[in-house]
Amino acid sequence: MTAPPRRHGPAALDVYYWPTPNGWKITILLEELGEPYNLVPVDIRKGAQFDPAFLAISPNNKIPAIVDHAPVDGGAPYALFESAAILAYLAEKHGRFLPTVLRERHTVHQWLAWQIAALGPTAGQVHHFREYASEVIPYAIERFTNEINRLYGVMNARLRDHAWLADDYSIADIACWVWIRLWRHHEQDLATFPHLRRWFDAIAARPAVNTGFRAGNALREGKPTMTRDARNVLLGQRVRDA
Ligand SMILES: N[C@@H](CCC(=O)N[C@@H](CS)C(=O)NCC(=O)O)C(=O)O
Repeated sequence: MTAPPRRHGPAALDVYYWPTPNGWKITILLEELGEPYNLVPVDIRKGAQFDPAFLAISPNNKIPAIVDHAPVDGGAPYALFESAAILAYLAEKHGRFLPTVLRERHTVHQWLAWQIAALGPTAGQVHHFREYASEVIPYAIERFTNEINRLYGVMNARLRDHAWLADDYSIADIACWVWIRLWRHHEQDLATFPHLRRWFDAIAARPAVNTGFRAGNALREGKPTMTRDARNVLLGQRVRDA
């Protein structure tokens, strides 16, 4: 049996973290919930995501991950990776930002799945081909910039007659907001998506969003995550231990 992960600070919740969109989702939600947490830095620029102790919690070698040392079921410390699973767990734990009414709850899950399956991965490809790729590949840039433009349009249409993606402000809004925040990197203009812009501004004005977004920014020491050294760690990964 492996030893349970040790607790990293005074709070009962450890958040394995680096200040990136997927990390911000969790600190924003925790600030909204008012749940104390210990930030455990995982410097993905330097390969800390391959530390065996971290891989035991997050076998996909990615942040975010959590260990809840005081889970509501009273059992052993509970570890989770994948941001959508973590958002749903924390929201359910507090009974906030994820409704209990069946249809409302699944509408949140629908938009959360859309973020995880479409918005996030497409934004990742846009960043990759526009900013990180070692060669300029116009086809890939055009393909993914078109696709993210389409996805912005899907959100804008939904928000035309809905204040939020689901019925109320929820974990689905938080999950999407961290990506739309990077709209300039997506070569999009929020002025052309007025409903998305209204939604974006409403979330940006929430104090907890501001605090959660800034939670670990000092870790980066003012540098972007994708430094020259980070490229070697983050790009071109292949199986390490099959
Ligand atoms: N689907 C995952 C994606 C997580 C993810 O891509 N994390 C990035 C930072 S935003 C990471 O840890 N990358 C490190 C690596 O790929 O080695 C989630 O939603 O949690």
